[in-house]
Amino acid sequence: MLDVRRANANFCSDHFRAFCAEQVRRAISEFDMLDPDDRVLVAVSGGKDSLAAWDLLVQLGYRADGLYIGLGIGDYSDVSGRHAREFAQERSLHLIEVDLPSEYGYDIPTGSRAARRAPCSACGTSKRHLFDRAALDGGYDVLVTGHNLDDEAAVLFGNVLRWQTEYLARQMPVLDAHDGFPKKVKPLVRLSERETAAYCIISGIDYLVDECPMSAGNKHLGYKDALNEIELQSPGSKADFYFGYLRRAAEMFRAGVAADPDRAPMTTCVRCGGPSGSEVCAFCRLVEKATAQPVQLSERPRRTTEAST
Ligand code: Q46
Ligand code: ZN
Repeated sequence: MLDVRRANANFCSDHFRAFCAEQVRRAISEFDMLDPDDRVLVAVSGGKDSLAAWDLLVQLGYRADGLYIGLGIGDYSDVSGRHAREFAQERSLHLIEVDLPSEYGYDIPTGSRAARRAPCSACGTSKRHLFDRAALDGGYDVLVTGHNLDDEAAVLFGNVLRWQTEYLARQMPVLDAHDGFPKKVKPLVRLSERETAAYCIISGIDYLVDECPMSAGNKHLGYKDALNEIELQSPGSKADFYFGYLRRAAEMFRAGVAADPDRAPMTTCVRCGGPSGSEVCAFCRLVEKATAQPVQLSERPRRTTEAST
């Protein structure tokens, strides 16, 4: 039913699902991602990767809730939210929802224009902050994201192209809790994009297939295409590139950045109280530009939705 060329293997449906579960189990074990008793929060977008991650973690016995951020990207957000909600409801799982327009006063298209930032840059800043905050507010031990092997290899490729040493030092499948940030893990790093899509189809997971309309011009899509060309000629290249980096080079970048005497110490954002490298954090600066108002986040209520059974 499906070939996995880098593993030199062909699978039937049942064994492919077992293969995916085994890859996630091995990633968790190899990188010490999760303890069996951890309370886990999975950031879900309604797309294949995050829903597959949630499904696989539940299947492996983890106590995993979901977190969906409404980004206000027109129909795309409406449909993605519907997929996330339906997934949770069908499986009686708990989904927390945060709506950027109604809770923070801006959406990604207008916010990025007002702040004169690329949509994906404004979106990334918003999502990272809201993921961290929801995980800490909810008392979760770990935040899970659905980054797969293609995502990580493409980001690594971009960081190497420009020798972004700070980013390289942080590009790990596990980031332990530090300086007020929650622990973050990526249990899908051993699965490719094609495999998470196949897993969802075989498992009856209805996910949002359309690309985000704001992704045009996102450099990582070009890096993925380039890596796919290489993978076609030489199966296993993506995995060798990414896991070779983790095994042989990541620690050197981490040690180099940690020893940098010019590195700015982390402090606390005067607006939201979150961790920040400057007086006002990147998220609060974005909100101020996007809404033309200073942000007062600590008073905002967290809206949670219990999936009906
Ligand atoms: S949602 Fe946001 Fe992505 Fe859309 S605006 Fe860019 S970052 S492409 S994962
Ligand atoms: Zn802040």
